[in-house]
Amino acid sequence: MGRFAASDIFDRFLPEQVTFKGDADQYAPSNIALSKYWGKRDKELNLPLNSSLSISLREWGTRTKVSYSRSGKDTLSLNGQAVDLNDPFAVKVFAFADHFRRGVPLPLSIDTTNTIPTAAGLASSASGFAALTLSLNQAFGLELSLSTLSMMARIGSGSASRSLWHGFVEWTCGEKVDGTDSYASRLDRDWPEFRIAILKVDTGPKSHPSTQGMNHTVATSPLFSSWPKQAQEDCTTIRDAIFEKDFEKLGETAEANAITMHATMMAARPGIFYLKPQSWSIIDQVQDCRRNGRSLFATMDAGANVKLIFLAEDEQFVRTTFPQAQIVQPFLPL
Ligand code: 2P0
Repeated sequence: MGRFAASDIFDRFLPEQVTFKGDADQYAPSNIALSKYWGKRDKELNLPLNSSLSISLREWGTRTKVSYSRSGKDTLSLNGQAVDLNDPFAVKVFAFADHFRRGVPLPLSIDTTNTIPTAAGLASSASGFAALTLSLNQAFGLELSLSTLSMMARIGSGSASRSLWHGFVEWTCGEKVDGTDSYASRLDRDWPEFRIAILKVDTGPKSHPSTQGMNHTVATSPLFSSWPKQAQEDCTTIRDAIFEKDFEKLGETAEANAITMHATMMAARPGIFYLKPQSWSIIDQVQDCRRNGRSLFATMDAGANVKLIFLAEDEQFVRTTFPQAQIVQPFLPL
């Protein structure tokens, strides 16, 4: 626990009193890290030990509406279904909204819809907290900068700090204990040929929620000591590769970064295994494709699914080789 509380960020950037200015409706895309965030230097503020760099998933994300609740009571819906206020999801959402309400009794109706296909099996906390942050900013007429909003979204969930933009986004870890230099920004570089394929691996519920999985890794994995430095280097290499349009360098580094993250958590005591035999078999297949001259790379997060990155010239090959692939074109205009 750091010396600063999550509420300090909001005290610093928000007025003492807020008023409801009007109904808000905002969208934020989900994102996949090419160089990962796995380990916090401050658990309450979600301050990472290293910077991370992601690609947003364009039309896959979350749309969140915030309106004044006519019933006088908070209400929440998820994908059109009412959520009980005692549900842990509702508790998290309203605890976050409370930071913006500043103690003013403003009953809110929050309606959130995920546009991520269920078949993709992706988590939605990144796009969810990003869309909620954008909508609260609009509803209360705050006009905060995207950097400040990224810092606030980070309090909801670390990876949400990267979900305020489309395209490539870098979350700079920062050094300050109050977290005011830890926020994301968009890299000013488009890559229209860039493609992402999501390969869903069927599993039951996740073995460990990611917050718990990362804290357990930091606390017990003897391999963790080498992670922050390596991840920071990978982040720089990937940023350079984007600006140089060097896809091999980007792909090799992203795949190695994901495998290193998983090796670190597998060495935790007891070990954490998000990847399943089917995930490993896909990774093997991807490496085989590379031996046959295809520029195709894999990345994996806190779950069994595998994401492929490649360029447009290999899209047909990917569709044929992995018929279950769901493909996103992150730079196609919306
Ligand atoms: C990432 N992940 O960089 C990494 C890679 C999963 C694997 O960020 O505790 O939900 O809310 O800050 O952001 C997932 O962790 O965790 C994540 P909290 P979060 O995308």
